[in-house]
Amino acid sequence: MGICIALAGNPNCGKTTMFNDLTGANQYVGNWPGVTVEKKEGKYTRDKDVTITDLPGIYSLSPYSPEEIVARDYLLEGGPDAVINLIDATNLERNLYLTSQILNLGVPVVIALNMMDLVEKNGDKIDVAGLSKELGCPIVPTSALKGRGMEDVVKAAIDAAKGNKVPATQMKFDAAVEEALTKIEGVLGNKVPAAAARWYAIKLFEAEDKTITDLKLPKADLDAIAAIRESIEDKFDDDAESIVTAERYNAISHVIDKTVKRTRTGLTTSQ
Ligand code: BGO
Repeated sequence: MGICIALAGNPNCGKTTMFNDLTGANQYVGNWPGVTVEKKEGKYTRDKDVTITDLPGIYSLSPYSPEEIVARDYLLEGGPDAVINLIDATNLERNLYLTSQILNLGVPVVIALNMMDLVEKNGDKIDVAGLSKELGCPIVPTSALKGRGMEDVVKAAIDAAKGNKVPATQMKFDAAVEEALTKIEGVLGNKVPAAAARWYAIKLFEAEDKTITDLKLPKADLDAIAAIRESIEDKFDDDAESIVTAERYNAISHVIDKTVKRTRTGLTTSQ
């Protein structure tokens, strides 16, 4: 049986370079159903049973652009057997924002820590094992430009797909927000797949219209969730979506503090 692997990441993280390296001339370009977003697929050159799908470059899985909706629906609706999330390692903070969302979807994830040639050049040190532990998924350092790590990252993705290994991330929000999310997961019970429970709890906490429409929850559930949301909004004096964004960045800063040593303190590593 074939395995389908999706490439996901921010614009400019090196997805096209990796996709071309993995698929060679074996590519088909079309559109995602119903939208004018380009869909690129190809067979892995080293194993024709493996299909690689290149998702559009995005910064978030919020449903605010056709690209984000295409990527998120494909990932949530069981499109791929595993995701390779490419991260530009010279821009960890920004790239991990998307990762923090992908990790909750209940899909096996492997991270390609790309642009590692640049990280090595500027002398920064990333504790890859430590980062892998924090994010709860395998990480393979890569340089798509130099063709480094390509086989290893696909092998890790195939293993994750075969074992259906979903991420077990240690990234956590403020205790009061975590408590609210646990309560929302309780309201949801088995109405959502267990592996994606955190994703749905966060989206419902945020009162995201698309998720509310998609899930068709009874009014009693929506009322219970609204009460949970309002108590946290009062406590933080902020709206739920902003609270989640801030908590994601807090969690990312914490992870980076623990795992990255920059040679030039106070400066970011971006060019
Ligand atoms: C240009 N290392 C380095 N150093 N560069 C990489 C790596 C890597 O691991 N991976 C990709 N790049 P895309 P998206 C470019 O095009 O694959 C480079 O958006 C240039 N072009 O070569 O397109 C890659 O599909 C002129 O760089 O990313 C590309 O995700 C000057 O990152 C860029 C310098 O890669 C984006 C770079 C005319």
